[in-house]
Amino acid sequence: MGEIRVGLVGYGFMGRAHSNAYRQVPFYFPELESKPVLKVLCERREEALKAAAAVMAWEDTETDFDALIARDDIDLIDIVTPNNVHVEMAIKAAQAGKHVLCEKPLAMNLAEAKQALAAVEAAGVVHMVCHNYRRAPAVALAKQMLEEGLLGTIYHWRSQYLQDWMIDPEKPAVWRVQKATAGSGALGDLLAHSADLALWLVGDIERVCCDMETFVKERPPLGDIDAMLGAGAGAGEKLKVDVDDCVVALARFANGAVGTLEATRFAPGHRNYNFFEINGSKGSIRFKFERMNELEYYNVEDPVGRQGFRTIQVTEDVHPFLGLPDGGGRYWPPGHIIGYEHTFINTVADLMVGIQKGESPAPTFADAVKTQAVLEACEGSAYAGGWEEVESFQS
Ligand code: SOE
Repeated sequence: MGEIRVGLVGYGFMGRAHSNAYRQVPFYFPELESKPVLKVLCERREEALKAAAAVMAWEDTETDFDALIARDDIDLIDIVTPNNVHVEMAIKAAQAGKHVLCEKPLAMNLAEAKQALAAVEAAGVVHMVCHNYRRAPAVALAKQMLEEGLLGTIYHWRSQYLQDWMIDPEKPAVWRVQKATAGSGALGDLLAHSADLALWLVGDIERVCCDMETFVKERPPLGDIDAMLGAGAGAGEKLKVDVDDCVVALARFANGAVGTLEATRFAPGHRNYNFFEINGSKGSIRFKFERMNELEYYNVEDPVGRQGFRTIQVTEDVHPFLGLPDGGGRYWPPGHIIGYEHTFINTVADLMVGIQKGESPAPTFADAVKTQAVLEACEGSAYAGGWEEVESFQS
């Protein structure tokens, strides 16, 4: 069994999700030719870093990113930092000959995303962006059903990504609400997921018409993190929120489909409601992450009087990511559901295969550039008003 030695940069929420995935992949994907090794955890704050590395069983730690990528015992750099350093780190890692996994969104803007793509292609390294929802088995099943033509001609894409964690105006100005560290708010954090799925499941988006709003215009600073990221305010002052709290967009797809995309952090009652529905000439499918082991399907050819959305329980060995090559359940027997963490395990497993073969698994940096182009067009439309063309790229 080969080894792919990982250097992970950042250790918060996504650091835990990625560390767990590297730990679990050999257990649930025994057929892999290469397994991940949790080699080095990298962060600037040494004390917290050591504690996190010990808990998550990383072999070593680094506080300096340049030292990390100079190491000859690292094959893959995984970036789970705030967005403002994604591209700088990805370029340096690629130039050091390391494969790169980067959390979404790839970049702060389209120009940066193009720079990251150019660097990984020039370096000839494997590259991937962690849009984990593609590898929820129910979403991957939706892709299979679309490829089988079960929905016929596609007429509509409809997505909502609703959260409510910023509804309290006294919640401090975390990095995700600062343009300097996040690039955008709900747009790059949540609509990026929906746009990636729309591009993958329906196809290229030609133009958008978008509106965005910031409901809470200023928030208390966050203290040490805030100071560290250089966005601090004076004692007692509030910090201006310079990113969107919500975004709503119309979209026109190159294949003629008409879409709507909505993302907000101000929808009380929705903690992580990642939803999409696709309507076609032969039927519809819809997915919502809160019931991630199910896919709803409507078939227009069902007999009149017996039609309705059926709920497919996506827990069978025949479903994507759930069956072992030689038969049997990859995770559990049918009917035993899986969770958010399994979407990262599935993502890392495909990355291990990609690195083994020297092929970048989707979504690659090239896919992420197309997503970034949609986000950029949304911002342009919201600023100028009216429809905005989405820059197109050869797939
Ligand atoms: C936002 O809070 C967030 O953590 C996103 O950044 C993740 O991509 C999403 O999976 C869960 O919510």
